[in-house]
Amino acid sequence: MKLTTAGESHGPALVGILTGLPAGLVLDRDAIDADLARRQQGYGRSPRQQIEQDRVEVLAGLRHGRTLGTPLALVVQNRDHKNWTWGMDPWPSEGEPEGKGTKPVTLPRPGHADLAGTLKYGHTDVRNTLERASARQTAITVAAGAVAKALLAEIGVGVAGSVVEMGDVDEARAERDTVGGVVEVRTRGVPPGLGSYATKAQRLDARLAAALMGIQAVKGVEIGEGFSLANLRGSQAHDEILPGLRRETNRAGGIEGGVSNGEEIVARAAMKPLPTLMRPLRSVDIESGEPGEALVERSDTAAVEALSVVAEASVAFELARAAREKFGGDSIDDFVGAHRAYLERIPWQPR
Ligand code: EPS
Repeated sequence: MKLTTAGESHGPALVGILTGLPAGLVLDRDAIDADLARRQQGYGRSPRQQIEQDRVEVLAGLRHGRTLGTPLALVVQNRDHKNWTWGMDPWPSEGEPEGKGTKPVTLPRPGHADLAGTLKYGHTDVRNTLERASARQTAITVAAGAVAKALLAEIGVGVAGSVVEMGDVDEARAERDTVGGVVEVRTRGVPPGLGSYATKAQRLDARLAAALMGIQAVKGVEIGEGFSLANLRGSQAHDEILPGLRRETNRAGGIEGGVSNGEEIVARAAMKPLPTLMRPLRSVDIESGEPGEALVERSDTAAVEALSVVAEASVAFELARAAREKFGGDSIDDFVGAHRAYLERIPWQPR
């Protein structure tokens, strides 16, 4: 399973092409849209979310609500694009009108991809970097994650994200500042044997870490007890194996040696405070070299609740990918059948 995405924050739309799904999987548009709506909610979101009403469109790979086993093409329109028609037009007509995106951005925001991205690609307008680097992109991650969750549900696997820590949004908003936080994703029903210890790239914990670290603003990831395990003795740190292959503890967070072990998978991601600040930090104009203040347009005070939805989608996608590797199948029946046969072979019961 693979997801390829494209789309700018204020361009016409966000696009995702998802390959490797089995045929015959039922996709419920309302379930995908419900996740898109969850991503837009939460304390501290910017006025952008009042403009957007994210809805999924499917352009290919689905017929009468069931996947065809061919590439699934997903689209989420950017309603805000209508306010940026010239500024983000792939082929603008003659004559630059006044409007959003027409004046080059030259003051990069500290903490955003603005400076490094603009240097890397040789842009003279920071907008050419920030449009793609924006967390707006996470809408398509969530749409694809909802598809992954539908696939996982067929083998009794559930994935849920939640916020475990968050700064004081009201206070930060009053001070025109931003806050970060920590989110957690937990699973149920993941069988032992997803991922592999064979190579680094196959390790499920490495894959989940990459999936989470790949989300905008994430600066830290831990699986299970993560960093705090470093301060424990081995005798305290591991989860003893008891009759029935049960564990009384889950410090490993459901993954040992890069392979799911049948316990609940627990992954956490730490989000930095968003770098678009209404009281901007110092920056330097990339055109003139003069000191100045970073770009201000509008900002979310916090997007931690949104991150919990995006993290859930990202973990779901990676687990679905690992499940496809393990159980294969061209049709959903092949996939579910292989999972059933595997559970008959191993002494493990879903819980
Ligand atoms: C986002 C849309 C963006 C930001 C946010 C995420 O809207 P705009 O760029 O029009 O303000 O609100 O992106 C960031 C926080 C960021 O730093 O890029 C969304 O739909 O989630």
